[in-house]
Amino acid sequence: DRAPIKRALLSVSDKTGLVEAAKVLADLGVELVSTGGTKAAIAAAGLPVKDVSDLTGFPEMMDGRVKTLHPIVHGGLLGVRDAADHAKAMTDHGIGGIDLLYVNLYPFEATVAKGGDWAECVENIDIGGPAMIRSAAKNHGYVAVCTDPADMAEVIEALKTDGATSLDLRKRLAARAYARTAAYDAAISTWFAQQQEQTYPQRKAIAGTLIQTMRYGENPHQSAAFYAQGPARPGVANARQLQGKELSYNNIADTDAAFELVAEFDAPACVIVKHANPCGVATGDDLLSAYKRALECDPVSAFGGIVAVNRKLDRAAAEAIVEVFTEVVIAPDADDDAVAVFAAKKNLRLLVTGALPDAHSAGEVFRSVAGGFLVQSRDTTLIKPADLKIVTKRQPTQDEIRDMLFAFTIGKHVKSNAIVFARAGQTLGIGAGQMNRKDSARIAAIRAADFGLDLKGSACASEAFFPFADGLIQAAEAGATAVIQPGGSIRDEEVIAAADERGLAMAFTGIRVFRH
Ligand code: 93A
Repeated sequence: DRAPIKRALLSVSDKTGLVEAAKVLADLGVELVSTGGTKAAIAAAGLPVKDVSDLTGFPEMMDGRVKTLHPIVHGGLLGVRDAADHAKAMTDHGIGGIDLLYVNLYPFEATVAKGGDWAECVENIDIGGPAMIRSAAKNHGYVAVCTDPADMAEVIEALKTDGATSLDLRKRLAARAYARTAAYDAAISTWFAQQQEQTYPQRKAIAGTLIQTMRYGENPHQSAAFYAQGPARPGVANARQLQGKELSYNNIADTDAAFELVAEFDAPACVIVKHANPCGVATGDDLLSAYKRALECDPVSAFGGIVAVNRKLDRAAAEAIVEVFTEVVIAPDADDDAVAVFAAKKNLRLLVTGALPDAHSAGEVFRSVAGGFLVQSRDTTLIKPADLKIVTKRQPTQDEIRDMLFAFTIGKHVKSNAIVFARAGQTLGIGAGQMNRKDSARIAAIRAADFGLDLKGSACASEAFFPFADGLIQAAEAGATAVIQPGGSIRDEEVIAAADERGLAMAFTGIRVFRH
């Protein structure tokens, strides 16, 4: 299982630490072979190093596009040393074994990140590097493959202590190497799709970047980790935590739900989330009034909740928020006074994102199922007054239209079946996650009553159509005078008739906004 290293091929774009590593290898009697720039760097340090061209008998050509793509290189990486026919092929064709490969790739990801143009990005797609990495990793029985300086440090350590690498180490290196080429190809395919403004969930290679491992998952007996995926977007995955304990799995999920919803509003707004559902949402003249109005909707559920706002946090809002036990506060920014107020609550986690996400820009969302996951495009629905089809005899007032749109926007972020009562930019009752719509309506009304909120003259949103008139009748009896829903049930006529009988104004959006 031990594999000594007689010859190493080094070909690296990022030359950090290269000379130091090459020197140790040379001192250990390893013969060094390199591509143009890498060779120049090693030779400049006065170390003996051969050019790959000397081995292959071919010069680097086509702007370096073809430099290591040659049987002398790949035979040296792939040849099974113990197989007689492989050994014979190596001798017959003058192929010398390569026992260590150190490659880091053309900086494709960095070129994209710095806004490189099409030609520059394409030229930074490394072909020969990944090919060598894959060859070496496949032949891990004999070859050690390194894709970053930490890998090299491990190999050097093994050489110093044992004069060889172990099979165990080579297998670990191979696993890392394939993870690297997979991530590299994923970055390339994502970029190509984005350039053409195409996203094909059906075709996409999905890879994430580890942000954080967590002490536990949804429950203490589950392990968990947090990954960033896709283009950076203001939100929980790219937020800066200014204070507080590490975010937990549930914190992250709930914070995301809160921030994505609050980003829907133009006016100063506040969302309080509990168990992935909003329990209070309001706009206001400023964040303080938005927070107070959101809290009014359900001060009981808000305990231990997540608070999201869509403006820079100020002292007044911060002082009101810290009066209620709150797990996480997320905002685009926070001024010094607000930060000072939160500092007194050590356990409260404060996150700033720098900006608000665009609630209506394309993207993808995932969810896991046993043995796989589902990918779909984000729900970017934006309903404007002109999109509403008024189906009742009575036309809604301007205020009712405003309230209907506010309630429906929130309905999009509430687990189905969702019923939201709202008036004047404030939720008054939210019914979430019930298996029938009537129960959601009933729960929303009960909540409003519990907290002394009058539903008279409110708007009621249903995120999917009312299949029967009963849910609508319930909403009307609770006090709603305007109802917004997608429409499209085979019993629409019945539902419209029930609305007309009660003098309601009802609008159809034509769009369903389920969230399961
Ligand atoms: O253009 S390539 O895809 N064609 C190749 O044959 C090839 N071989 C190595 N790029 C290739 N490489 C890459 O060159 C390596 O992955 C490494 O990133 C870089 C090192 O080039 P230099 O030694 O000239 O700086």
